[in-house]
Amino acid sequence: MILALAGGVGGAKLANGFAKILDPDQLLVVVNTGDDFEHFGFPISPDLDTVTYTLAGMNNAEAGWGLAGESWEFMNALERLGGEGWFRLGDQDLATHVMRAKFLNEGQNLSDVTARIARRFGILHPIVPMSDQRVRTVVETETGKMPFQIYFVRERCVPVTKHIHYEGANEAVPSEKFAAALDRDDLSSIIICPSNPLLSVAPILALPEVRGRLISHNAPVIAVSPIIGGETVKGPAAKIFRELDLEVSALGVARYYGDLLDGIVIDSKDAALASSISEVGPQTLATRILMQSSSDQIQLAREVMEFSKLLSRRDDRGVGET
Ligand code: FO1
Repeated sequence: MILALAGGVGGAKLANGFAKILDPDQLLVVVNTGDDFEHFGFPISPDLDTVTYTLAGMNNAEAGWGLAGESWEFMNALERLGGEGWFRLGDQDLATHVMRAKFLNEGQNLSDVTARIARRFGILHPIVPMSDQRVRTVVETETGKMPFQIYFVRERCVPVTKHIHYEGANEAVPSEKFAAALDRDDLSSIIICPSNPLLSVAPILALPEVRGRLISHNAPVIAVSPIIGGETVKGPAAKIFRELDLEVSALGVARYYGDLLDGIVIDSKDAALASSISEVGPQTLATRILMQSSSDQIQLAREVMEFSKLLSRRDDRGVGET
């Protein structure tokens, strides 16, 4: 069984690649909820929705969020009434937020709500939030502290980042399915998908004991770099790495994750970094990691699984001992 930790767009794509080649009982996708927020009274869970819509094959691939073929009558009517329009809620997407609000108000937890919605989208592979408790990514910038969506969408990631907080993480616990997966000794690998390390993966690692349990787990922990050739594929990871004095490269990603990783998958164009990366610790697989099609997603998922088997064999033989 594979445990995949995913955030936004890149995470959803690789999770989709795994979903295409694994049975539902061989995969668990754990999703970041640090981006969640309340908007017009609706509980918005962007990364859960991006993963759900992507596995349902209904995602808007151009935007990287929301549903394909959306209409915007609700937003037009909202703005006519003077409502804020910076966070776009499509007419079909709105139904997801309405039903999530309804289910949560009935007292269901976010894991159960997510499962109900995913099932309605015909998804058989389990998608779970990292936690059922509230964790909020807050970006501290030179112009003040702001909630994630204000920074990411309204301010378009322009403010200079000074520090990122994951409010509530210390008081939260991993969701039941996430915790159960960490207790399994038949995990073949734990994959950190190519999501923003600081915005999409860090909230998951900030949950108590998660980092320690990943490190001590017998399954290899492998990250796929979200940075290729010094730039992010999508989103502000490169800018934030620069602002936080982290090297903007796959080596910087390896250093950021540190002793958590047994392996890292980098793009072929970054292959020269492999020796420097091995000094940080992880083994390196250099291959094509840009996913521009469904077949790219499947190909990368397969290669990551092969890489994981190689690392497990090395561990068994003790060759990988440093
Ligand atoms: N991102 C934007 O850049 N602009 C938007 O108007 C926007 C609306 C939106 C609505 C629902 C949803 O689930 C996601 C939405 N996102 C939007 C993306 C969202 O901010 C990001 O997906 C994550 O928070 C980061 O991965």
